[in-house]
Formats: sequence, structure tokens, C-alpha cells
Amino acid sequence: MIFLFFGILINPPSLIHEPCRARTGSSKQTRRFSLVTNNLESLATILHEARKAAKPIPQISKNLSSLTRDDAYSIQEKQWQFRQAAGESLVGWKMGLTSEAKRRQMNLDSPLYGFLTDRMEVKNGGVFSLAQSIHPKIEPEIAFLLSRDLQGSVTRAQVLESCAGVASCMEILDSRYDQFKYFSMEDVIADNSSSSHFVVGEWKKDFRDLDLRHLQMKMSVNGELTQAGISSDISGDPVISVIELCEMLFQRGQILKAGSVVLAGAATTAVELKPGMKVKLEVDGLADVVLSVGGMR
Ligand code: OOG
Ligand code: MG
Repeated sequence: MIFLFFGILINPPSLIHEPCRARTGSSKQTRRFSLVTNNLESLATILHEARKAAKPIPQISKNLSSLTRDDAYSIQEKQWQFRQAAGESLVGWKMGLTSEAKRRQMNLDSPLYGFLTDRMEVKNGGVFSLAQSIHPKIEPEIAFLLSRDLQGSVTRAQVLESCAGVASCMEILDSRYDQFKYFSMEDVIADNSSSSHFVVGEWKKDFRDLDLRHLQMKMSVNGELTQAGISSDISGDPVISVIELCEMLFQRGQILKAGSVVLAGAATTAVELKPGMKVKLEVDGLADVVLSVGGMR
């Protein structure tokens, strides 16, 4: 696997730029497409294996700066296919870098998304073991549960009409890259936008009286406040994260399906997880969400 990775890095395939040519047909072009696919698939395999083994890898853009954003989402989608083949099911999506605090912390400039599977969910009040993680962090978010499909360009009112519940939520991030560092948006997107796990509080179904733009959010570790923000720190309004996700998915030929959970992005910077931590998020008007950290790294 290491040889495969360095093989790709030493001989960065200019082919990676040309996925569309494949669809035009001649045998030469078909071959080209299969080479492209193989390269993106190899990168997806490397990231997938790094996650499973909890062993970080060098940032893929370090020697492959030609990777496009579309390539990066293709790598992400391939990892979803590997996980689906292993029996995982899609439960929703996470938006990331929707707050200024996070963009500054990660030195990147625009929102991105990743997929969430059933195996990434940790029960509220449960224990998260560090055994299978590389360098996990946790961050305070707000989640939405959709009751209807949403597609393409949608309004705030349409999102709210299609929403069955709102909840406080914490996302656990774990970059598969050395030192939790990236060189580009493409690195992060290819790595499923650093998503590792998530924990959602009880869904509030009658959320219509809540002003979703003005909810105080407080995350504490072992009773001590560490992160404080307001829901408007997330995209100016967390509902806008759902609107943006819907548009971004549409550009990749996908829709936001009924039943999906959507994490709107963190309101503050993330906190490194250490054994023995008890992390709690309190959001105005929503039920608390709590997680304990166990296991060794
Ligand atoms: C990228 C993912 C950011 C958020 O909520 O802003 C994210 C990262 O920080 O590694 O999930
Ligand atoms: Mg997040």
C-alpha cells in the first residue's frame, strides 16, 4: 500500500484532470478513463485504509497539487462505496467550515461536506473509545432531521417545512493526515471532511418557536466551559448550512433525502479529545448532549 501511495506521488497523473473525456467513447479514451478512475480509487483506498488502521498518511496534495475539487469529492464518494460494501448505511451529511472560527482554525476558506454513516453515530450519553482514532477532536454543532426530500436550490422556508426536528449535536473529527494538517481544501474533502463520529441529542420536534439564529451554545469538559458560541456563528444561520449542502450535493448529482441527519457545522473551534473527558453541549431550547471519552490512543 505504501508503494502504491508513493507510486502515485512520484508519478502524479495528469490524467486525473480528465474524467470527462472518458465519456466520449473511443477505446483509447475509455482506457484513459479507467486509468483516471484507478488513480482516484487508489487514493480513496489509501485514505480508507488509513482510517481503518488509525495510521496517518502524508497529505495527498503535498505532491499532487493538480487534484481538483471534483476529484476530491470523487475520492470521498469512493470511500462511501467501500463503506457501503462493508455493510454501513448512509444516515446523512455534515457540513464543515461554516463558521469563521473554524475557517481560521483550519486556515481554509469555504464550506465543504462529508457523509455520515450509521457506524459513525455514538449514542447520547455513551462512551467514545479512543482506541480506533488518530488525533480526534470534538466540536459543538446543531443538527437537522429531514422529513422530506430536498433538491437543488431551496429556500429557508422549504428547509423548515421539510424538517422533522432540530437537536444539539457534537461532531468528532479525526483527520487521516499527519498532525491533523492539510495543505488544501481538496485534502480535507477527499478525507470525508475529517468526519469520524457524531452524537446527537434528543430531537426537538416543536422547534418552530425557537429562533434558530440566536441560540447560545456552550460546550464544557469535565464541568468547565471550554467553547462558547451562538448559532448564528454557523453560516450566519444554521438553516443556511442545509441550503448550501443541498446545492453542493446537487452539483454532484445528489439530493438530500427524507430521513437524513444534517450537521450544520461547528460554531467554535474544536477541542482535542483525551481519555477521561466528559464533554457536554448545552444549546438554548434544545436537550443537552453528552459524551464520555474512554480507551487509549
Ligand atoms: C474540517 C471539518 C470542519 C466543521 O464543523 O467546521 C467541520 C476540519 O476541521 O478538519 O467539520
Ligand atoms: Mg464539524
